[in-house]
Amino acid sequence: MKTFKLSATAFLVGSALLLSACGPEQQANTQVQAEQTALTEANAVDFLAQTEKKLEQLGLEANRAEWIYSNFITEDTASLAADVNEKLTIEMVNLATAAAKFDQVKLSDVNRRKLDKLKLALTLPAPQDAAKTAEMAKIVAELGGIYGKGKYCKADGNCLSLGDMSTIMASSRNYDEQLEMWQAWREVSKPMRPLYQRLIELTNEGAKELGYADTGAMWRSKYDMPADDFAKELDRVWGQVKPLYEALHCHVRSKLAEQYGADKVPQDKPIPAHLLGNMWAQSWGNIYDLVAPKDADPGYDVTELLAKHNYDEIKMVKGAEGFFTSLGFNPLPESFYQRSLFVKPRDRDVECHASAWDLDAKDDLRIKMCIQRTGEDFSVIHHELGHNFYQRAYKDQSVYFQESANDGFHEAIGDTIALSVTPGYLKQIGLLDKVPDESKDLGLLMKMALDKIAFVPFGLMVDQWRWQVFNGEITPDHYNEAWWQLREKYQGISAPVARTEADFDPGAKYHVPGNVPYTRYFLAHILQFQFHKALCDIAGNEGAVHRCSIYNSKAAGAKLNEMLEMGSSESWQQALQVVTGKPEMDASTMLDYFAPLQAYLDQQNKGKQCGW
Ligand code: X8Z
Ligand code: ZN
Repeated sequence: MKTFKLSATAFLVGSALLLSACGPEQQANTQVQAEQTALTEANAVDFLAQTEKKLEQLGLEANRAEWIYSNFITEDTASLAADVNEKLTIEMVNLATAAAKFDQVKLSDVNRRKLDKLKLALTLPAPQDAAKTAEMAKIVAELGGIYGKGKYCKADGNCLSLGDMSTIMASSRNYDEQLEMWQAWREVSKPMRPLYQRLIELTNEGAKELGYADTGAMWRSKYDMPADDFAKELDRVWGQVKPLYEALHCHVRSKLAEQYGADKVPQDKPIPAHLLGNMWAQSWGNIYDLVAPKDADPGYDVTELLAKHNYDEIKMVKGAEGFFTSLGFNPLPESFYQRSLFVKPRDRDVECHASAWDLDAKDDLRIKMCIQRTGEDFSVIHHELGHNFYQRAYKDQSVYFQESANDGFHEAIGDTIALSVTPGYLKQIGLLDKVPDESKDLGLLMKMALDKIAFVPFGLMVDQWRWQVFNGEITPDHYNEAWWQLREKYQGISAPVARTEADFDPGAKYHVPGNVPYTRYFLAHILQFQFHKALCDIAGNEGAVHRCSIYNSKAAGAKLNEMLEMGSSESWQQALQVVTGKPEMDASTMLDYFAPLQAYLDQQNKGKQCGW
């Protein structure tokens, strides 16, 4: 999801709020107190109103610059994007600092929430120093460019894009070929290391000036609960999923040994990271054929169905849009189809990592994605459109609340819809001739678990690494080593070849050079099962939840929309309650969904040595 929502130009609320050149912590305490006691709620209301008017303008400018840059990566567009980013960051730091001056003022809940949103809006706060902010903006653009332009050129001059390499990783069953792709992509991220190190120094300085221990602490403060409680909440939920993950890991590891030999996949060690069908070993659905339960194969493959029915990129997008409109959402505007990028251009560098955009908080919605005609990308399209429909649902909220309830909610909506892309649904839209009977459910659950359960520890570990980088527990001379320690601890996977601190493997994952917090995907993977179950109940589903599709249910759509429209105006717990009836994040819904698979895995794993 890409939008700069809370952005602003300069403002004037009265002399008490004019910013000094240095940060607020450099002012004498007594002065701060005097300023704060002089402020009233009326000042806050003025400040919020004046700021709101200006936010949209700069947001639009920043979005346009970013859109152009990531659709056309050159030195010039990088420079222009960095300029706008720099301007935006300066404004946002100023606004966050100004908002903090109301900390001691008694305010209504809604005004307090708006100010809190403003204070926390930046992902990468910058120091209040023009040169450092400019340096940061340049690094951010450079890191994005390195990733976006990354390719692997062989000796014969033939070059492979990340998409090409991912396709090979997905389908190759040749150990060495997968290894070649895995290693080649990690060459791209090596030069990011010094840039990243400097970026961390700069943004931490900015976070401290805003009153946070470091940028990671600021990220953890965005969840309507004390930051430390949020971290504990993640551990609790991971604890719920862990036994199922370990059972899946055990089964997959033994199947991989059947394929590649126990010498290549030792049965008491982490799984080599290049054998799981995905460049980052984050979701494993592409190796379904290697682990499919006997006699339970559903007998179809969405990639093949799409080909058989002549689905091109546009038809795939229209298909996904059709699901949302079946729930009662309005169709996407014509401009969506005119302005989006659906196909990888042949003649220029673009950032192919899929994203959904809301340029103007009105109706200028777009996606940017180098779509491949696969079942995997059909799901990603649903994911992206989930962002767009959310963006449109909350557009009438105050600009401060034009966001999801928390960032995990934004990531969960399209995935929730994709959980309804069941065989029954595929038949309804004419892609599948016959719905497989229930004896094939185990195969469907296995495929789903390879994508969703396998992802959970990855969704957690990326920010466990980043949080420790931000707080200094991981020092630059241990960036890579610590990354692999966490990969092993959470996922039970290991690097297939020796790594050194000349490598920068975290940078091979888009969200690290892209500075996109990653915990959101962990949250989304839990939440989407809660949403799915609740919406299925509303739709009147009485069968197994993994067979439920909410397609065409206006009642489910209305309930979903009720939550989406709220934006971030209420806490995420309240938003969750709107759909599910309870305010807690809870992985037991996910576990219930996979209960038949857990039983099968436990059976299969009997007598095996699991763990790593
Ligand atoms: O980045 C994404 C989306 C865009 S928000 C395509 N995802 C994560 C990833 O690819 O690593 C979706 C699932 C996890
Ligand atoms: Zn997303």
